[in-house]
Amino acid sequence: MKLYHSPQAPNPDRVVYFLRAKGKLDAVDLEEVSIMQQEHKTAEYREVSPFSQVPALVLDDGTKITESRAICTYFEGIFPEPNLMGADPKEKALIEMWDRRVELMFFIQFATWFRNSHPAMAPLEVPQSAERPPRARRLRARWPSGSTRTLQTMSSSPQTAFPSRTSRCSWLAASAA
Ligand SMILES: N[C@@H](CCC(=O)N[C@@H](CS)C(=O)NCC(=O)O)C(=O)O
Repeated sequence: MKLYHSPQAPNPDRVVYFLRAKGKLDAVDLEEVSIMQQEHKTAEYREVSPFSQVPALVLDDGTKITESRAICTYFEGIFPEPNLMGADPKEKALIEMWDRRVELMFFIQFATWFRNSHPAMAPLEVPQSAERPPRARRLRARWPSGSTRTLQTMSSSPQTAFPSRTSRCSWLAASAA
């Protein structure tokens, strides 16, 4: 399997540190993608990662996994030792809780500030993508075992419905009154 990464970029580093902690860095072919040289925006790399982001893992059967957390989950599954994601339901939930807090409450805020304030980031941080994002139906992956409902369904449904729901949302209307 091949792992596309960019040294010193937080999300690719997250995956490389994870694999190194497993002692399995040599299980992947590492391919470096220079973000500053905009190698992640080439047509060739977009075939691997449609959102032009690093990291990306391509399995031997061609499957592409392009979210760092998902790549870590895959590595945890195939290399269970040492356990890095929890051994029982409570431990798994607590590790996930803290991981999400680090990502959502710290990292995303920091990255947004950095990308919008450091001059070196200006060529990368454009106000709006020149291309339309893939149509929503293309984001519907083929779920494992033919299932049509997964955690992703529960996560995305409230978010996508929210904008159209705001006018009917009682607590929003009450606080605006
Ligand atoms: N959700 C993605 C985010 C990946 C991401 O934002 N990667 C950054 C590097 S840390 C990137 O590719 N930036 C290039 C760009 O935005 O132009 C993940 O966790 O894998």
